[in-house]
Amino acid sequence: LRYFCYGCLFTSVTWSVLLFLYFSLGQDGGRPTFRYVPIQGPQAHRFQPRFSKGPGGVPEHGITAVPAAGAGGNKQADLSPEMGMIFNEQDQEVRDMGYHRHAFNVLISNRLGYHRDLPDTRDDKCRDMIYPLSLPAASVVICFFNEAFSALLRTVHSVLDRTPAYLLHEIILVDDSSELGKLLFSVVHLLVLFRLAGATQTITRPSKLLDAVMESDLKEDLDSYVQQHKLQVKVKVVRNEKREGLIRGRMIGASHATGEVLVFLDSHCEVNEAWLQPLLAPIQRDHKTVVCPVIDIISADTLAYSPSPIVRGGFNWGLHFKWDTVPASELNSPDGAVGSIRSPTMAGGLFAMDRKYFNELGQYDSGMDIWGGENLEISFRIWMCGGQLLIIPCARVGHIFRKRRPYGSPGGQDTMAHNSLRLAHVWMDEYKEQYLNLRPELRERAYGDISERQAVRQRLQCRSFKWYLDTIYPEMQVASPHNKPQQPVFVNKGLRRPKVLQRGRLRNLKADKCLVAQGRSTQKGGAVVLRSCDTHNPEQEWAYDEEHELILAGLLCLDMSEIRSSDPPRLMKCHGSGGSQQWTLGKSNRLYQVSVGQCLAVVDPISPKGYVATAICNGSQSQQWQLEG
Ligand code: LR7
Ligand code: MN
Repeated sequence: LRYFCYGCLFTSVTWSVLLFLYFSLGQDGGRPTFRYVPIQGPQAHRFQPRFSKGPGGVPEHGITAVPAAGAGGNKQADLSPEMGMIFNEQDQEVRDMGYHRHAFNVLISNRLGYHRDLPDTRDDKCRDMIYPLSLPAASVVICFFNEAFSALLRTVHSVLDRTPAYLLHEIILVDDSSELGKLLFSVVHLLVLFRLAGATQTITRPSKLLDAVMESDLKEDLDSYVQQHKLQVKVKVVRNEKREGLIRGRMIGASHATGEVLVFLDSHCEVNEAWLQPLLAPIQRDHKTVVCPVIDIISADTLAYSPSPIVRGGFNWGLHFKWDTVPASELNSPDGAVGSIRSPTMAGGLFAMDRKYFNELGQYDSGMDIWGGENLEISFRIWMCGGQLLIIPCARVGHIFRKRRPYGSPGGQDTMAHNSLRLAHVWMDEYKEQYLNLRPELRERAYGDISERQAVRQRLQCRSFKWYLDTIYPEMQVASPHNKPQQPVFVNKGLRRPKVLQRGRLRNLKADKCLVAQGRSTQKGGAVVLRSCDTHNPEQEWAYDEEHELILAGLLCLDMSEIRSSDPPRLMKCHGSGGSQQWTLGKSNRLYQVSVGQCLAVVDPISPKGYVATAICNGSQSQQWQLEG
């Protein structure tokens, strides 16, 4: 009982302090409620967001009309690898909490601001494509749940900046009951706040601290941002009373839309040059055509934007979406790399579709919850019920690919399984056995009432799943039940070894010792330490390659944990996707870790233990390294 009372006391004191902070500090005179966290520190000027105005200038409503077909010559964004540099504790909190809540580098996202140039990733021939001047206008629907404010706003502004105003009917933002409101942040964040307050010994402008630690309030700040920037003409915000998930969320968004075409985007995208015209044109030609852009990659660790190869959508019997290579026949058709490619499925998040056709085709299955499965369901439905699904190589939209999903479902259910069961029972006929054989535990699982969806299939006189497999996805192997779920693989770096730029021992100038494996250099997960340099020992040889990887003895890569960035570096299998294994070895001999935003340092130069760790870059000798051949 005593501990219970202590607990109550602690909780009520915490809440009083919290309420006090909220009411006394939240009202800051005329301070706008939208907050951009300013960057502090000696190099702050390098990271202030760049507001690049499109060649069309900014009309009164704040919307930049960029002419189609690459006019204006979009240049490669000069994204510094040191964009995520940590200068102080505030940066550290933003970065760490960003990874925790959003699973990507929010510090870099904030520093990028809401507008940036992107590399034009289209095939050169796309610039010469001519689209009809008169095209149906689009309603862009973006659902979001707890999205990082800067990522959401960059999505919105990329659409405003790169879409001719007359083709953009509206942008509908559906807030799926995001929970990052001021009063809802957890005790963890409170503790961080106190730690910060204690560490900096100041409460003079605590609202600054609050700003730094918490991101913007998605409700208040989004509303006032839209108002202040006079975006109401084009941007409408819809709020879900309760969490609906992205599937019902999109249906709600679509029900508010009045444009002729619906375009769905995730809330952490950036559309590229002349992205919309190539999507609208095929829909205008045939209203039963559904189109997807090529989904370019925005790195979760560096926010660098890079092109995706042209692939098409498939799936496996675990009902996981996967990417397939495009059959030569399809790619080399006269339409080829600049026209369209028929795709058996879509990834789900980014596509455009005639709005009336969306309704006619039965929208989505409103019995599906939160996340998963709806992309295969709508893909099957499109093909089986008389439509077609195309990927348009000249339309490019970037998406932040995260390594994990930072949220669950409210009740912790496996919504992917629930949704997949529903789609299997409605659309897959006898082939649902292929799924159930792989997931026997789901045979008895309840999946709710599907009669409405079966009625859709009946009403539209859809074809059989066998027809779909035979005609649209003949590559699918039916006999092999051991087709394991696959993660989508985007960039196939597997075969090509990046070129080595430099080779040698990695000597720390302060300790005058070299970086080696603590145990065997072939031991995955092993730590690295400093030992006496030995020119003849191949186990001390590092290779620094063009991907900015540091490879010890030709095998493992120097790697940092993104989530627990305070953990020391270790040796891991090279994954080839930058971030945690990306180091810049630049001027002043510092060894900068790109996703952690810090420099490699010797912990105690005279200790024989030779421990190393990353620390805020300060130019000191203990952070200086030389790669000597
Ligand atoms: O409860 C929720 N409510 C939401 O509004 C959960 C999510 N969302 C929002 C979320 O903020 C985001 O904007 O829905 C969108 C998609 O959620 P993500 O980004 O967490 O999903 P994802 O990118 O991991 O998942 C892909 O598969 C999903 C299956 O349900 C959806 O179809 C996503 O749209 C889809 N994303 C893409 O296709 C982008 C390319 C990825 C690939 C391959
Ligand atoms: Mn996404």
